[in-house]
Amino acid sequence: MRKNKLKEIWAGGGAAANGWLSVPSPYVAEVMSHQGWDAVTLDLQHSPIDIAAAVPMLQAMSAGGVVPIMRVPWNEPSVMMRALDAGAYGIICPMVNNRADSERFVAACRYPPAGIRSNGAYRGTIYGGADYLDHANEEILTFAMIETKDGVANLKEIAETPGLDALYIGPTDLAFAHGHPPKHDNFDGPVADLIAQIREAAHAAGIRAGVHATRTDYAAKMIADGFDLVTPTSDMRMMTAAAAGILEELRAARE
Ligand code: 3PY
Ligand code: MG
Repeated sequence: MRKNKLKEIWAGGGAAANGWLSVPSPYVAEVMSHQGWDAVTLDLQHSPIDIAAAVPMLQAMSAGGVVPIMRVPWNEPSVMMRALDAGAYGIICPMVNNRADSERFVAACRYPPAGIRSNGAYRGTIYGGADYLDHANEEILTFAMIETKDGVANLKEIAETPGLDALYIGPTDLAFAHGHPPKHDNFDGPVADLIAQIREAAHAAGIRAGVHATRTDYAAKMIADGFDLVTPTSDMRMMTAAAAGILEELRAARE
């Protein structure tokens, strides 16, 4: 089975850069996945990408070397199994609140006897290789999102879930849930403290920690602080930020 490069990066002591896609376009996925990211995530929670749109995006991405990850809309086994069958090498599951949630999530991503994943990885086998079934449980990564009050309260139990590979932080929901404005890139303050606490809980349990960001300087700081994976931007954010910047320059040049 094709190796999961994120596991290799982590085994070598490195941190991974993850790209993020919201535009349901194979062309955008192809372009993005040729830019040198270690992984690229398709967001099926907060974007118009559905499973039918995701498959041609995964096909476009497989020409490059990135690890294909999918954030699923919810902790729903049937959705996660379809994402894996389509060839995702990692699943990010939103709003994991307690040990039961994380066990349900991990079980959906693992073949028996470790879990309850159903057999039928048609594209997964094309992408991963003929021996996919023998190695999928080791190669496929599970990221539980910590972004609620309950998730923080149950951090240790979640992080210690057998078969869970990483915690992934959704900073805006995390802030929201704790009574703060839903903001990314929390350099300091109470949300920054929660983010550090989540990273430490992941590492104490022997698993990895990832965080969502929108600024390169913040993402770099998160790597320096010990995060194993950062998402520094997304297709939408690059497009909106670049367009706004160019229009501002144009306006300024015309004055
Ligand atoms: C959050 O900030 O809550 C996220 O889920 C990031 O996409
Ligand atoms: Mg979120």
